[in-house]
Amino acid sequence: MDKKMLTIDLNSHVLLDKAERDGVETIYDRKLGFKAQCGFGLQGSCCRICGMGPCRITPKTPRGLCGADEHTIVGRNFARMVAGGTAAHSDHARDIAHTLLLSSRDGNYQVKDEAKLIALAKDWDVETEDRDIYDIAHEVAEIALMEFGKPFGVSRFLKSAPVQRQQVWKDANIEPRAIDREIATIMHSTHVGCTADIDSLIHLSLRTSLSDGWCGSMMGTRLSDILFGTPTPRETEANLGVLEQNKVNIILHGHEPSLSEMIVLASEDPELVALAKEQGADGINLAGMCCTGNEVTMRHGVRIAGDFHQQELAIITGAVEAMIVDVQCIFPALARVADCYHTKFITTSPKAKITGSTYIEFKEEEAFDNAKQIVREAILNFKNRDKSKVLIPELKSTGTVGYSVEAVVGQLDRVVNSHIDPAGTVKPLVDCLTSGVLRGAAGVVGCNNARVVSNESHITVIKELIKNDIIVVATGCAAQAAAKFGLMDKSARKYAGKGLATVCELVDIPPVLHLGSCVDISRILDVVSACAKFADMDMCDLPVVGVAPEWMSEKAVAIGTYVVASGIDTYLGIMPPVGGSAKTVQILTEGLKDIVGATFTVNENPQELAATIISDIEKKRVHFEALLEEKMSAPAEA
Ligand code: XCC
Ligand code: SF4
Repeated sequence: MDKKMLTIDLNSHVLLDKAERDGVETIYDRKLGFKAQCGFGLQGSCCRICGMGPCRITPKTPRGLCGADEHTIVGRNFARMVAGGTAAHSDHARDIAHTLLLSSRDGNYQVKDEAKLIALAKDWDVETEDRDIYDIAHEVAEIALMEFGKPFGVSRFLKSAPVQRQQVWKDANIEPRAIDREIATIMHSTHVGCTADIDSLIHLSLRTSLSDGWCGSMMGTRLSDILFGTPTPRETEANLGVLEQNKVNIILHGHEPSLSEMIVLASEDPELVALAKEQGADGINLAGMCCTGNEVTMRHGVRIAGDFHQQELAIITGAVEAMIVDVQCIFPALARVADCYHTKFITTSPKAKITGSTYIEFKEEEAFDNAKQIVREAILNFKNRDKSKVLIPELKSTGTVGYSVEAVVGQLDRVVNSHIDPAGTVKPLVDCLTSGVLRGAAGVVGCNNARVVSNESHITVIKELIKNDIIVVATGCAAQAAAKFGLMDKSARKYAGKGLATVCELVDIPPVLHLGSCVDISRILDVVSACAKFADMDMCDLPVVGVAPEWMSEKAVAIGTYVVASGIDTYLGIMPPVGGSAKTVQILTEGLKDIVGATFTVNENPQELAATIISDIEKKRVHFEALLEEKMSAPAEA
């Protein structure tokens, strides 16, 4: 098989040929090298939880040595994926909370969105009258940090959900307590000799995932907006064509904005810009990958170099002076790829050290100095670029990014209402849904997965949805796929159905809105929650869905689970490793309906997946419209 069949990105094709010529191995070579993947792993029916194992479930050996059956084994593996994902998102939020604690008027980090800080402080009963903004920031940061380990109570963010949803969580006993506690509880409960009941394992997974969505991730987004500013719409470009022939190219890859924000500042430092010129470059060109790329494009319009599957290809252009990473989604393979070129592969986090990289620890206390040091390394590396090894592929697409909830709501409200109604700013959005001009909304999120062709599922699903008047909001690598294929450009309304195209034209938005990184899926929760509250409904009553066409990470498993637990039906283009237990599959795809009012649907054929989503949204509309009717005819409350 030609490895170019494994991605639909034409820039990737160009660079795969170059990789071949340069003798460099990529994920696509390794994919072809893997004969078949382990069937037990794919089904989730291999247990390595204790030292007697691994125990693998087969028709002849239906139980592990301890007697655990396939449901226990699959359920425990699933729960541990949720715990892993929750840990990653939430630990990210913890770092941001620490950064907020360090913020000061004359330090490295300042409060950029005071209004958002004050709003959060008020939500958390922090005194705001006559107080220095930094005193408020520090108290909020301390309370945020307590959310990880507080001995009593549940997540403070739950009360931002509609009351109906809060009741669902209470009734199901899945209100998440402290984040670290939920993760530890799963690790304990899945230890050998603990939980051996599939319902209970799923129950634990729901509660832990909610501590991600409605605590860790939500905190990550809120505090990042407070520190770095709430995103506003801005123009950008996407794909590897954003690299520049005669500039120092620096790729920012990973997740946490505390490092990348400082690099953005450092790259504008006159001294460093002058140094770049001295070295013969025309300037410094920053470009982002993965969620760091999303963070900096949302807030600064920094151009998007590419997605998860293009990280090696970026280096293979031969034009990257430094690939700077912090945590999550970084291929260890980058060290070997960077060795074949002049690229400096710089790791910065004690949580993600990688053999073969240059390690420059990033400390928030010395943030700007660290960032300048890193940028300087990149600049000084420019002279080592071997021009004969450079190939920057041509393609790049334009698009508009930066749709925070405030931006989405504000944009719609400005156009539809001549005045801004403080009680109901989401009214125009809800009106579009109730009138049926928009049939529904879909959050398309998640990664690239080498089990399918890179980007193909994202693009197929997104195009089908917008064609059928379903507005798409996107985050993570799904958003980058959409941006690369031009779907975040306002001209992409030509692919939209009549209703969506009209809304896009009136409101001046693209049919696919970039909402940010994967922790920013909390923005999707916020917007759905606001619409549900406005319509006096539960989140599960709205014609709204979540879709992860090419998910791969444990974080994605946590996300999918909290989205379902929030009452939003979720559609996966990759089967999670649960097929080994019919009961687990039954609960995830049907049983959850009775507990949280939503379920998972899986279909690895993107065309079919899209068709199912569209028909399910229409079914949801029947219920939604009946509810609306009921509310309209009910006598107004006294
Ligand atoms: Fe990672 Fe967040 Fe997935 Fe992309 S989408 S591959 S998790 S960078 Ni989050
Ligand atoms: Fe085997 Fe049970 Fe140990 Fe798992 S916990 S490895 S099933 S003995």
